Amino acid sequence: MMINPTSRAVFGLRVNLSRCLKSIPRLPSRSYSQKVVPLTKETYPSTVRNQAFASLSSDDIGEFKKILSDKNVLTDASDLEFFNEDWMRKYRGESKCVLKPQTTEQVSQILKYCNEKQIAVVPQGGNTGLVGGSVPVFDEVILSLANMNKIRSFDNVSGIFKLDAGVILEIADQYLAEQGYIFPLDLGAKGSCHVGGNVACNAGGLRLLRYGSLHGSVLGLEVVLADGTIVDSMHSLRKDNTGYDTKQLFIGSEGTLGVITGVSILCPARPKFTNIAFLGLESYEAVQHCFTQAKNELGEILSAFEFMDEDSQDLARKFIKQTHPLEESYPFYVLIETSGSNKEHDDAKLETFLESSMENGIVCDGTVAQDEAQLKTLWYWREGVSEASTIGGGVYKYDVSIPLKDLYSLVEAARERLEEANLIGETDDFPVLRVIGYGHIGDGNLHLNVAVRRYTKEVEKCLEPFVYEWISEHHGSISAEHGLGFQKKNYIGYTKTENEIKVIKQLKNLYDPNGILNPYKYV
Ligand code: FAD
Ligand code: 2HG
Ligand code: ZN
Repeated sequence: MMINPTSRAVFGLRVNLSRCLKSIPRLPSRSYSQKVVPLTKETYPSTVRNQAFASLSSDDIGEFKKILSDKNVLTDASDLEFFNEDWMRKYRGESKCVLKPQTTEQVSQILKYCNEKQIAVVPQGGNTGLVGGSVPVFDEVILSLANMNKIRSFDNVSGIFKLDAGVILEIADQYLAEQGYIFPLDLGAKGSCHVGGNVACNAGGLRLLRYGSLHGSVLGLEVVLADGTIVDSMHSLRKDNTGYDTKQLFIGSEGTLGVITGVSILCPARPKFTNIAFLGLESYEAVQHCFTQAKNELGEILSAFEFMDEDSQDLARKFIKQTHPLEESYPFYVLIETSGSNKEHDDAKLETFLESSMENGIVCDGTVAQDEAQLKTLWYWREGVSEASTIGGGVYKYDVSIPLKDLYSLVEAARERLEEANLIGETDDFPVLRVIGYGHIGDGNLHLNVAVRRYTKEVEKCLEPFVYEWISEHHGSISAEHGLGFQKKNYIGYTKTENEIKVIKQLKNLYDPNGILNPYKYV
């Protein structure tokens, strides 16, 4: 089938993209008008406060005010609400104090003091983490990096970018866009999350397929250890083989080994032309074939390959409240992004790919964005799923890696199990609203989301450890990109061996012997 350039948006012959054109915001939001989130210590009573940690006194607050200005020491209950509660409204701590340093030296003084006094500390970025890692479990002090938000330098020959950890990802990327560069990470929470938070979680995001993991692109870090020592490795070097590459330990350490205050990262040139195709497919098999074909035929211009099931799009329809890009529904959808430097070449490649994938029956229908607004809109039908999953009031999220052939079977297995337990249904009598699957096929990363009307122990017990056991049996990882946080602390053994866990614990004891950094989490 020939696709003529004027009808590129309608290659399934039925769809008109103007149906989904209205501009849609990209920032995840939270509503505080909803019911109160129960305290984590009440929901998970088996986690007990470590009495070795001091309770905060007015003297401590006074000391913090000597290090920071008064306005950067928050103690009013209403100011603390946002910082105590996680994005999913699943976990809530009862910290009495948020500290907002502006310099690395201030972070160092705070940690030195807390370490001496045995005051537990939770480092916090944009608080968009999805495993309960960014909020306190009990009364830990919250160390927010929000005021450390300066761009330090950018070299527009090498693409090496140095910035404070508290710079918001979207702001970092906007700065780079003006220089013709791109941040090598993009994700739905970009309007709120911090680059330091991204590094602390080793976030993967939507273009890992193209730009690789932060373990490859981060060149150096500035980190403050638990005792206040500042470790500066903010290199401008792509190659440095002197000694152990210690910065790697902090990438993905989720605030348990040190506080990241600065990031040096290698940024690629910003692609000049981007295309998005949003496709409907009949089966998960077809999704896999489509991926193979996209790699073969789009090659170096393929920059994202994302998938979504119909139930995820159904929740997105209810949440976005606009017309779906495709007129008919399909069991699966794929979003393909290409990015390159030669429009004609990229367009031609994409068209050839779309023609052949429709001719050989892999793709049933689809639409291609015609301008920037349409690009954003199509992306939102994928990025918005995370937020759409909270539509019922809560969501159990499982972010997992599984070999591709088995990846979607987990969604089916979880759905079946909840059905058998009679926990899923259309009315309020059932806690579970929908079981959805979507994610980064290009990275073998599934997001299994169980959207619920309320958080209940019955649902949680039905899913855990079932999901983790299933993943372990299928040789996957219980955390692909969101980390372990509080949610998965007790389940790390489903992916890591005993000896690996032992080494992790040894490193934790070495870097943070008093255990003050982000306790009750990770391992
Ligand atoms: P926070 O949530 O504040 O913290 C996360 C963890 O890092 C906590 O353990 C915290 O203690 C620690 N931490 C934060 N800052 C520092 C620091 N400076 N030093 C030391 N430790 C620190 N993740 C993905 O991988 N891919 C995605 O595509 C993706 N999409 C998302 C979409 C939405 C809508 C949402 C809400 C979340 C998404 N996430 C995704 C999850 C999350 O990992 C990212 O949003 C982000 O990386 C977290 O950054 P943050 O600044 O909000 O960190
Ligand atoms: C995404 O890929 C994020 O959209 C969030 O990693 C996934 O909310 C989720 O489960
Ligand atoms: Zn993801």
